[in-house]
This record gives sequence, C-alpha cells and structure tokens, in this order.
Amino acid sequence: LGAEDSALPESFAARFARYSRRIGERLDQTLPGADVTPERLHEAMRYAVLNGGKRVRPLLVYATGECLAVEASLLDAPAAAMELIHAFSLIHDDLPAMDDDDLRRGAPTVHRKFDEATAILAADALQPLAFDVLVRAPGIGDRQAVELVRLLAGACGSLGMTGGQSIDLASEGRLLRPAELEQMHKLKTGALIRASVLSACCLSPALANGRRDALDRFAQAVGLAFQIRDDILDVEGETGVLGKQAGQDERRRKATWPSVFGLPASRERCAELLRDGLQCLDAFGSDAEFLRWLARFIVEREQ
Ligand code: GRG
Repeated sequence: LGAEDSALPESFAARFARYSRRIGERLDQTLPGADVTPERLHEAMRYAVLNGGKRVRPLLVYATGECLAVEASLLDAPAAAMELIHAFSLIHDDLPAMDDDDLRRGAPTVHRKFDEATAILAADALQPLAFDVLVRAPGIGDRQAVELVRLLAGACGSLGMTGGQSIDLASEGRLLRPAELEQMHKLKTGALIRASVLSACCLSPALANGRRDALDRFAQAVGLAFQIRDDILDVEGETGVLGKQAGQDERRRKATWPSVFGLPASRERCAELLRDGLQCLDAFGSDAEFLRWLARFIVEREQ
C-alpha cells in the first residue's frame, strides 16, 4: 500500500523520508552511470550528489508544491535541478582555493576522494546538467521551463549564490557590518532556498500574486534562518554529527552571525525568522502543514 492508501495519516517524518527517497531515485536516474566514459568524472559527480545530504532544497520544492496542489511529477525536475546546483556549490566551497575542507557529509570531500581537477570538472558538469533537467522536464511547457531556468540562473549568479560566496571569502578576518552580513547570507544560501520555493510557485499558473508574495517572504525568512542555524552549528555542533569539521568559521576568522551578534542573539533571530516565516503561511491553512514542519526542521536541525 502507498502511504495515501493506508488508514493512518502519513507522519511528516514519513513524508520527509518518502520525498528524500523520491529525489534520490530521480537524481540517480539523471546522473550518467559511473560506467559511462569518462568514468572517473561520472563517478565523482555521483559521489558528490548521491553521498547523503538532507535534501532540504528539493524538499522545499515538494512541500511548496503540496501546498499549491502541484503534481509531484512536475516538481521532480526543479527539485533535482536545485540539488544538482547545491552539490556543485559544495564541491567548489570545499576546494583548497575556497574553504579547503576535507570532510563533507561524514566522508572525504570530492577533491580529497578523487583529486582537485576531477572535483572542479565534476562541479563544472553538474551545473549544465541542472539546466538540462529543467528544459527537458516532461509535462513542463516552454514558457514555464524558461521561467524555471531564469529563476535558477538568477539564484546562482553573481547577484545570487556566487556573489554571496565572493563576499564570504572577502570577509575572512574582517568584521562585517550587520547589513553586509545579512546580505551575504541572503545571497550565499538564501537565494537557492528562495528559488526552490519560487520554482514550485511557477508551476502553479493560477497562483494569485498575494499568495506568491507570501511564499516568497516565507522563503526569504527561512533561507536566512537556515544560514544562521548553520553558523550556530559550526560553533555548537560536533564534527561527528555535522558530518563536516566543526569550528571552521572561527578558525578561518569568518564573519558569521554568532561572531557579529553573539550566540544568544543568533538563536533569538532564528526563532524570530521562523515565527515571521510561519506567519506568511497563515493564509494557506492546512495545505501548508508540511511546509511548516519543514521550516521548523530547517531552523531546529542539529546537522
Ligand atoms: C554553484 C553557481 C555556483 C557557484 C559556486 C562555492 C559557491 C559558488 C557557493 C557556495 C555556497 C555555499 C556552500 C553556501 C553554504 C550553504 C550551506 C549552508 C550549505 C550546507 O547545506 P546543507 O546543510 O548541506 O543543506 P547537505 O549536506 O545537507 O546537503
């Protein structure tokens, strides 16, 4: 029996697991096999994408789609595209030229497992694959595909994630002003989270502007909270639980929310952003239940 056929309502945790499995399978089918030439490149791409991760961005696509009654089969492409870009960004973020990390998701980073050149090429190949997935998506018309491509391109470019990463690298050893710090977080992490929610909105053509704006504000609040939580976990978390080396931000003298505002104010800001984000969902009633649960997961997570 599928969850929808059983007498008991599906728990949110079970829904989380079901969508995680779904996106895992879609990504597996999307990536070239490790036996396809060039094998080592494909092996590295598959390692980067299929080796765990919370799948928060695809889950936001599915949860927003649920809220708007968009068919899950239409959401698979934007969900996969978000995760492919996310995996690309993690490979680059871990490189010696950037954060120079050895551990990610409890395993060696891609350049440690393979080598630097292979890691760069794997990331290079994941980015176009994300856009290819969007333009080939079954059931999605040309106009919607163009809109999805536009959303994703904006989220990863110099006015999105790449710009945020550039500010992050330049911030090492400097004390950023609060507004600069918020801008960096919104771009580096918030942009892709926002694009995840807005991609599902784009697949609901009759969505009223007011409701789209409410979901947009929700996404922006949760996106910022996600990175503040990440900063807090870097201070409070343990390497074994995080799956990446804890304490790296302090070691590299990065500008983070706790370094600028302190831990108690960082926790309070996260809680406030969660409250603001949840308030944006009020008009959606019970349709937004899973989205609310996911927002809490994002803000209260331990890894
Ligand atoms: C991808 C266009 C493009 C450019 C690369 C390197 C870079 C520019 C951007 C880095 C962005 C970055 C690494 C932001 C940090 C975001 C963040 C908190 C990552 C951790 O995300 P989780 O916790 O990771 O969702 P898992 O492992 O669960 O998937």
